[in-house]
Amino acid sequence: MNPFEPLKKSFETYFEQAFPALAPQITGLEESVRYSLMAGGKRLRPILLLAVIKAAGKPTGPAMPFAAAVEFIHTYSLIHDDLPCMDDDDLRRGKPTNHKVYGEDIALLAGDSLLSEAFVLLSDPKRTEDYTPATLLKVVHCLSLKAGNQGMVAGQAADIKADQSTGDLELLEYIHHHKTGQLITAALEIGGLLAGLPEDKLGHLVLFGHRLGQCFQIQDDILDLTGDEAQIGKPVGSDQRNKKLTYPSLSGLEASKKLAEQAYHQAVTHLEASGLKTDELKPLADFILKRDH
Ligand code: GRG
Repeated sequence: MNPFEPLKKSFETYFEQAFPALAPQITGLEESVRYSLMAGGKRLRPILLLAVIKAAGKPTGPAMPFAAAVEFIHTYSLIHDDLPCMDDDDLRRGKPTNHKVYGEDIALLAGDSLLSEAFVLLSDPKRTEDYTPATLLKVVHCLSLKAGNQGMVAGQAADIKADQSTGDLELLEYIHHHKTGQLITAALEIGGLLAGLPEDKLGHLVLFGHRLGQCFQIQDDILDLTGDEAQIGKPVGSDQRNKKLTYPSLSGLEASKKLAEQAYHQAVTHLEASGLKTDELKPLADFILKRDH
């Protein structure tokens, strides 16, 4: 069993009740949101957040709403990414994508609903009473920047306009640092803020996040070429078909594997420099490098 499995289990228990019951007029929206929330994600970002808290010797219970908020934002991004106006995918995690089941209109709103609800969780006085207003403000600032125009939204916008024939490594790194790396980094940084870590440790955590995000994304590109469809839950080769700018399309498969390992080693160096306990965080980095889904 992975050392981080107990954290995942306790998160799942909290997460089942994190999204509120909606008004009877919009039960269709609630069903659509719950469909994607419970579709079998790996929960990497919430586990990373909770693992930082644990590594700092703090209780993980009060941090659950924050871990859930990050997973809400991740889930919204996947629902929107699958829409016909973006990647136009029919399958996600081995199941029909949200818009295939509930229609494009409701899928769009399910994403919007999750983005808003994430900030409801972060600002709910009943769920956040263990933390000071100053800490909560830093957390909200971090998540809104890294989910938005200095993070995921920026990366997605650059990705949509990127062209395999003219794109270069600099553009690819911009896309992935923003689209994938920033939400992973936000999860770690929020964990650090809630645990009250000093600036120098937070700095190393952020750099750990950047490298981990890079490793995660290179591995994602590799899996799209060499993965097993049943494991990854969607057809392989879609990046190639859509002429996406990826690490293998720019550097080849073998060089991409080396780059993933390099990013992993840099990540671990920053983790060790942070001085945090590595019992769960190091196996999480190992999992990201070696994952098959
Ligand atoms: C729509 C603003 C907006 C952004 C979308 C996340 C994203 C940005 C696009 C998804 C496309 C993609 C496959 C990106 C690669 C990295 C990534 C986020 C993979 C999925 O994350 P996992 O593997 O997913 O953690 P699970 O299913 O385990 O939750």
